[in-house]
Amino acid sequence: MPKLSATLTLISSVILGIGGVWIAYNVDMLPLGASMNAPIYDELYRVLFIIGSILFIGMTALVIYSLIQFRRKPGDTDDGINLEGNITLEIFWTAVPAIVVLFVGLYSYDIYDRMGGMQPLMHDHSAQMDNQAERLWGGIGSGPIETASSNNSSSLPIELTAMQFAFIFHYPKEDIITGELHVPLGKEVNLKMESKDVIHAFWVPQFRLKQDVIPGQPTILNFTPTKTGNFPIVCAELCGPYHGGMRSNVIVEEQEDFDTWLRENSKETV
Ligand SMILES: [Cu+2]
Repeated sequence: MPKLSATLTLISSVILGIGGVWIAYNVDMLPLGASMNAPIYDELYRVLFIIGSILFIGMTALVIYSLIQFRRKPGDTDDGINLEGNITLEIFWTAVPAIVVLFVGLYSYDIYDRMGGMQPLMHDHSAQMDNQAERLWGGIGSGPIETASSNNSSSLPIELTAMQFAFIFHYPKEDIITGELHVPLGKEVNLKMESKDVIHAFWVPQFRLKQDVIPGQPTILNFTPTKTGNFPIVCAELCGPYHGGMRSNVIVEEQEDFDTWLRENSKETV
């Protein structure tokens, strides 16, 4: 009998594991991934979803099984068996969550690092223009390490000012001010962000990126769009009564369309 239950436990654990992986690969709840960050982020999400599915299904199944199996039999008025703890079981249920949490922590750190979150932030181009180097406070930095040095030449710098309750974008080279962000497909965008009043957050779900915009402490956010389209920009930090209305759009377009837009909106043309 103990051998049979051990075998059953093993089989159901394997089924549970495979089921968790299957669910994570077949239930897609995320919006379209439209930046170079998206696949990295989605990888972490998938792993978390596998762990979550296994835990959720496993625990629910155990509870339902116990409700049926250990239900009081008709006419049984005895007390339950006197249980005095189980050291092995306690070690097991402390060690397993500890290992899982440690793994998730280290893995998340690795993903954040791969997204450029751990890059030193003093590479910013505007820092050289100021005599006293401007301190960037935080941000998803320069993406993969290779692009860190080529940052200045190939990336498109845009300044973002957030205020209650709007995002304003400024293209320094062409001196264009707009409430709608236009970016070319496949080119790294270097957003330098600062707030006029309270803390806001720049969030584009399709880019899998979110970064705080803080008064007095500039932050940066680098991303490379990989799909054309019109995606929402959402303020993700409760910033006042109209926080819910603080939205804009990012329009990712082919280089030629972007150039046309730049030309049509630059000061000289107007
Ligand atoms: Cu806001």
